Order: sequence, then C-alpha cells, then structure tokens
Amino acid sequence: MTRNRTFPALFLAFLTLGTVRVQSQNAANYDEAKVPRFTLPEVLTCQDGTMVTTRRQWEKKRRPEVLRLISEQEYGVTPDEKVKTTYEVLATDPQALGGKATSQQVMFTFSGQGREVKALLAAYVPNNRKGRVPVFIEYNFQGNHNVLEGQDLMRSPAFTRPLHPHDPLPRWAEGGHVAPWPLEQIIDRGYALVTMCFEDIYPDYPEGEPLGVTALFPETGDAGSRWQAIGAWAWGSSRIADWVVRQPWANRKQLAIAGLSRLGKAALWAGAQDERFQVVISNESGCGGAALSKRAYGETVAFITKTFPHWFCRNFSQYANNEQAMPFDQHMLTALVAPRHLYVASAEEDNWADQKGEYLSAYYASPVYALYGLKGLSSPEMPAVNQPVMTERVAYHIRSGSHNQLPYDWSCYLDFCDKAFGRQ
Ligand code: GTR
Repeated sequence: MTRNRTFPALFLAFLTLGTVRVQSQNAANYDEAKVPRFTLPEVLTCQDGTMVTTRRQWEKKRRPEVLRLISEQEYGVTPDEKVKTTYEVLATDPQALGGKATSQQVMFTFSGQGREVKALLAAYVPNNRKGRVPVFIEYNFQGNHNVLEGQDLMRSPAFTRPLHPHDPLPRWAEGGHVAPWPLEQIIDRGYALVTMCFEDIYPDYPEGEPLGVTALFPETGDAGSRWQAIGAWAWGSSRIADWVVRQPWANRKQLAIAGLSRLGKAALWAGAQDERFQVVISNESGCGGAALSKRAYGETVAFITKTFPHWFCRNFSQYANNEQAMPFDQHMLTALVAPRHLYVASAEEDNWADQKGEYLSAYYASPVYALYGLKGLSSPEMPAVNQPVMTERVAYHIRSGSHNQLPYDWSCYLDFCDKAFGRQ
C-alpha cells in the first residue's frame, strides 16, 4: 500500500535518474580516433621489474601481486575470515520441467557480527544423467522466480525489502531488462543450473551495506580498500560453489561461472580469486569488468564510480579521469583466470560496454596462457559479428543486437564448456 502511494514520486525520480544516465551515455566517447594513447602495464613484469618467464614465477610471485593490486585498488579486499553458513532445503521437485530435471530450493543463512543474511538458491539438475554433471552457476537480476519462466519458485528474500531509495523501480520490476534463461536447453545439454538473486547477497544501492554480507565481517583494514558490492557478489559465488561441490550430482571439476553486465564484473572477479571455477564467462561486463579502462571509451571510471559508489572499493575513484595513472588494467584481471577457460562476450549495439576494450583485455591475457604452453586469442583484431573465436582456453564473440544474455550467447557458452570439459 505504501508502495502505491509513493509510486508516482518514485516513478518521477526514476525518470530523472534514467535521463541523467542516458545523457551521460550520450556524452561518452564513441570515437576510436579520440581514444587516448595508452600503455598497458605488462602482465608479466613484476613490480620490482623482474620479467616472469616461468609458471612458477607467475604462480608464486606475479599472480599474487596482481591479485593484491586489483583487490586493493579496484574491488576491495575479500576478508579471509569465514562466516557461519547453514543450508535449509525448502523444496525439492524430482519431476521439474516435465520430468527432465530435479529442482531444489535451498535457503542459505550467513551469520556474523550479530546479523544474518538469507539467500535463496535454485538448482536444476538433469534427471537423464550418467554420473556427475557439469554445473553452470550464475546470479540472476530479477529473482529466481522471474528468470526461470514457468517454474513455480519461491521469491528471493531480496523481494521482502522496501524499494530502493535510489533506483525506485527495482530491477525485477523493470520488465524485459534481462531475457529469461533457456533452462530446458541447458538441461537437455546435460548441465545443472544453479542460480540466486544477486541482491540477496548485497542490495544494489549505496545504502544497502548493512543488509548485505559485508556487514557480517568485522571492519578491518584500510577504508580505501574495503570491499563493497562487487566484492560481496564474488564472495557469494564462492559460497554457492561451496554448496555445489558437496552435492552428489555435481562434478566439482566442471564448474562454470557466468554473469551479465554488473554480474559479469562480479563473475570475473570471482573467477580470478576462486580457482574452482574452471570456466569463467563475462557477458557484456563492460567498464570495471572485461573492458580496458585506459581506453576511456563508452562508460568510464569517472561515470561508474560516481553512479555506483557502492560497487568498487573507494580507492578505485582516484582513477576517475585519470585512467593513465592506473598501475593495472582489466587484462590483468582476465589473466588471473589463466590457465583456466575464459569467455568474453560483447553485443554489437552495446558501445557503452566498449566491445573492443572487452576483446582486447581477453587478447592481452595471452602471455600468461603462453607460459602454460596454451593458446589465447592470437589476433588483436576482433572477429566479425556472430562469428565466435574459440581457442583451446580463450573464447570471444560479439553478437548482433543489444545488451542482454540471449539464447545465442548461452549456446556459445555451452559449446565452449563442452570443449573445456571434454564433452564433444
Ligand atoms: C549500467 C552500468 C554498467 C552495467 C549495467 C548493468 O548502468 O553503467 O556498468 O553494469 O548497468 O549491470 O546492467
């Protein structure tokens, strides 16, 4: 009821916010000729100038150095402490999807510092399986019940919260922002699908912190490198993986993590930190995700840190309009996935995410793959639209159309996972 009364004012605020965002998008640079000259930090050159030439040096010295740099300067430091986690199976349906799958809904309760955070997981496992199956893990924007159309699922706990003060129409009310997922296709291809609403883990607005999982940890360390939403979402993905690897149906060596847009940023950061994710997929993750920040094309560090002050750690804001001072760029994030499998995808109309910057960060991870005798992307030129390139470990495509995750994207990801998991 309160919702109805406040709706007109909120709707106006939404329109205003939307206008600001569209204006900023219009003012962004989309001209290749205006991309600043930039030099990317060498992924294989250590801070003390040593050149990495062996896997051992990468794993023991440079990789931890890059991980620390990106933690402290971009997403914030993930605490080492553990929080108490319990799981409650709320529902099981052995005949989901017309008998093709078994579904489970499991409530995770995380507790610490006298608080609790609840998050609802939905899992679909193919019934027609021999042995353990590969698992596709992805957060959803709009709640489990919205993204998996036609399934009778409970509402994610985020839905019990009041509307966002800064984004008055919650993402799940935006309608059509994100395409429903091709659940049946995923199950038919022999994969389990596990999902959770990202806002269960950390509400997506600046004042959301007390309701998210970061509030379960003691506040330690430097305030500038304190983790916020993207760090929390990445952490949550690892907690989902903790549950998945204990399931009798899951092949723990075949976990893929994917994410769209802000959740693509979180998927990359999760994949960088947690080596259980064997395939890491960035679907149009853009600025602060796969796209190189130093190109300052489309969305920039200045825009993203101002509009979404709760996503990154505060230190990241020092690079607003100052990208050339960054001692890292996003190719060092993608390189942290090596030698595991990396898929970066863009959409043709999604200039805001800087498709070329997304491609190049995957390309510039190649020296690390080469240390392992593996081929990354071999050309600095992007492939044509709807022509995926898949090397043994790195894949990229640019799909026709706009910002979204469509059945085309899903089928490319599943093809790549099939290759990665030796299912072809
Ligand atoms: C945009 C934001 C992008 C991207 C996107 C999304 O408003 O500028 O960085 O993350 O939202 O998550 O849908």
